[in-house]
Amino acid sequence: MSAMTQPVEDPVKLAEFEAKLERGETIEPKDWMPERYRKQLIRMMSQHAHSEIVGMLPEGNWITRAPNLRRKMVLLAKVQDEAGHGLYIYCGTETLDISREELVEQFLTGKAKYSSIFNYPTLTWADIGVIGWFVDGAAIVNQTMLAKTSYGPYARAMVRICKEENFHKRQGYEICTVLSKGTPAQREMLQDAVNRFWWPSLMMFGPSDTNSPNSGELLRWRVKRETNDVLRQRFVDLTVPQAMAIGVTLPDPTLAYDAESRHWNFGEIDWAEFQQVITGNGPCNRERMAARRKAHVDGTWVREAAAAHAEKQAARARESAA
Ligand code: BYC
Repeated sequence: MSAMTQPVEDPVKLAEFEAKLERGETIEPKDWMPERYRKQLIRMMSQHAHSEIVGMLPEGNWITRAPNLRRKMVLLAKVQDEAGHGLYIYCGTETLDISREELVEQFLTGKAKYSSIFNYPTLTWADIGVIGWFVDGAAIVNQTMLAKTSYGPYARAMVRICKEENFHKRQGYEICTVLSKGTPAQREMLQDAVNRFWWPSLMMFGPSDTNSPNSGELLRWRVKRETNDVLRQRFVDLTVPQAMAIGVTLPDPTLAYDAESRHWNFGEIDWAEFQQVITGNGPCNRERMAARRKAHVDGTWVREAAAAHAEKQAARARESAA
């Protein structure tokens, strides 16, 4: 993105746009906006929507193997919520003058990214608890910030989505709490899931601030209200006491409370692993993309039927208006 040439914008319109942001007003679909603002929002919102859709795969894997009916119902509801979030954000992205077909095409051809976290496998039932606790917990931190983003449709989507994410996090933490009080084998399974998901969860917040090419522009235009590192630190500070409360160990020997800054210091993230995952070489990237491509092909008849129905409705409306 950063390598793209900057389009020349009308300086008067740009100044008005920036003054509006300065006053804390939101930008709405019909308002004038710089081309780069529109492009950045499409990139970020579509990545977010694709992530919600791909995010159904690792958890969906456990619906048939949930340990009891209650757990199955809760997990089904959660996975359905993620589908709803994806569709909701796709609708928001379409207000930026891009069609759903183009968005899906960018995703299926690998042009648009999705969150790195969903390229890790879910090996045990404890993974489902830890995903709810860590991944939805991280999503809440990130999306609470995005609920104050400058683009109105995205901000409103985030308000609604955050409410559901809170339920998702609680169900995950509850699973972990139960396992933490269980048999030695259950406690071991929980600790193993925590060990595998901790560092990838910290990677969700993106590269460190010194290596984040998009942050400067996004912060200036109030798309993002906080930096990647600030949010990552907030997540660590919230999560460490929760881990202590259920007696699990976070896999970072350097984790230490700094009484002066009132933050938990943590170790270095493996950025080489992050790069591998976001460039398509994580443990499950190929499997995830293959599943989405198959779903797209299998869904052809649904899209065709919906289009035929819409066309029929439109023809009826034209007839009755004539
Ligand atoms: N996975 O300049 P940067 C959730 C890419 S999960 C894959 O810092 P930006 C949650 C980035 O796209 C559901 N790719 O980017 C999210 C860029 O590549 P391109 C998904 C990643 O946009 C976060 C390049 O690395 N949620 O809700 O300023 C935390 C340089 O990065 C990742 C959303 O998508 C990644 N993890 O900041 C907790 C939320 N990180 O596009 C929970 C909406 C970075 O230039 N998105 N990249 O080729 C965002 O908040 C921001 O886009 C990000 C990245 C914080 C994810």
